Amino acid sequence: MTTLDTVILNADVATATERFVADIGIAEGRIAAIGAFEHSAATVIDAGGRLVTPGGVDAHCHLDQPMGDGAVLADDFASGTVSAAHGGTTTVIPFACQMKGETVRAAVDDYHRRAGNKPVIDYAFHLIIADPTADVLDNELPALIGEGYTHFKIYMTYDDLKLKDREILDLLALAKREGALPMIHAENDDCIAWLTDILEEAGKIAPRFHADARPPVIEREAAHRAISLAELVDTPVLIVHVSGKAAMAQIREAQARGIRIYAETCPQYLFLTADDLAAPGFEGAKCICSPPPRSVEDQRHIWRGLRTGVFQVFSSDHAPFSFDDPRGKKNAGDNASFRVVPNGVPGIETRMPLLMSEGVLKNRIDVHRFVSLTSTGPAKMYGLYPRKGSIAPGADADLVIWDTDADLTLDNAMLHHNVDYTPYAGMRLSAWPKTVLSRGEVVIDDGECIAEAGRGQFLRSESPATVQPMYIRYD
Ligand code: DUC
Ligand code: ZN
Ligand code: ZN
Repeated sequence: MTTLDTVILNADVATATERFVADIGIAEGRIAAIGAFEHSAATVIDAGGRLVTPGGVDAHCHLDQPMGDGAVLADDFASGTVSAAHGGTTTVIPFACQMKGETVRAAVDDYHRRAGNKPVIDYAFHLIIADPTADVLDNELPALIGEGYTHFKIYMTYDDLKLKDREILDLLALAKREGALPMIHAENDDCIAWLTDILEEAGKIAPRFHADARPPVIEREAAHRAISLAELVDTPVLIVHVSGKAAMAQIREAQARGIRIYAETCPQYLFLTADDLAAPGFEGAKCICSPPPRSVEDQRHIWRGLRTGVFQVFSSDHAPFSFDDPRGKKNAGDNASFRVVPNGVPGIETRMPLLMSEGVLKNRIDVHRFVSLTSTGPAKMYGLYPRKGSIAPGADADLVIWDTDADLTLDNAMLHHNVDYTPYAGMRLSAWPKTVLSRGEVVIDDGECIAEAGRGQFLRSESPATVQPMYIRYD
């Protein structure tokens, strides 16, 4: 039998499909044995019958990403990955963003420099393609996909990022040819601009009008268009940060027709509503994100989509702009129009505890769906499976030992991000990670991060199984 470095005893193991009590043996950072076996490992951790799940894969977060408007994200690869690890995430996938007029390679090189020796957990990169020139399409992107950057984001809105339908078609055709997965931010840019002008002319600039400038119909239209473009090219896409019933209905309808449309949603669409944007004064800016939080009814639909498989991925979309900060939410001034408030909410640390506590422990989803949404699904979607996202021999020993008898009230002071607020303050949770292992090393020990900066490794993504051609057609 292989010499084991670490053994976890008496673990209540839950994967995306199975649940059983077992010991887990770890050698050289990987899972080497599961079950009952003879052992004499240097490190023995008694899980005491606690729930053990695969480490989380947060497949949508923004860390140290340069912003076009001078705003600055509060978390870099140090604070962002420490905060992620505290919340049970052992892999993050942030974005290397091409600026218009710049090469994609320059963005990737810059982003590797920014990661440097900071990450405490493993990481891959999504690309953002903002300028699909002939050279990007013919040379750069195919080469980068071959080097392990097999997923990229396309924006349908934001002046400095948005692409025309024709450009999107070119990128989808390339993704199909090269085995990559496009992710689409689906909102209709012209509708947002038109509504924003009307609201501003009427003096309606407070944070709550952000939701009026981006109503569900404009997300629904863009989701429908994204699906249509994907259908035309006959290649899968994933629609990110789906906020409610209207866009979800488009996705479900396409999935029911057998089209490979994948979808992601985020905590802000389960736990915030448009009412949070109407908090007194400028406070509502804390919850400005795009698409905006919707209604209680939309929240119910998103829970249903999580349960029934419309969504494969549950990400934080951690976009950490501090509130009381002239480079954060107040980048354009203390009471600036919603139009110029940086978009995004923090949530890299709370993503998994919120879904465990409000989802699994309140019987809205089962634990297998939890694992699938927070770990196995994103690992498969972005070409990291089975190294990540599973508890099986040969997989990286990325594990979370949970305290599911916790009783805590969320407060920003208990979090480890570099942001001065959490939109979920005051929520009562009954689950929190107790011990977190990354490649067999304890990185979080009873609430304390003991990982060395720089131990996180860059992960090259394979061509995802989710985009491989299907030879059986049912239509
Ligand atoms: N889209 C994102 O993916 N994140 C933050 C803001 C946005 O519009
Ligand atoms: Zn987006
Ligand atoms: Zn995002």
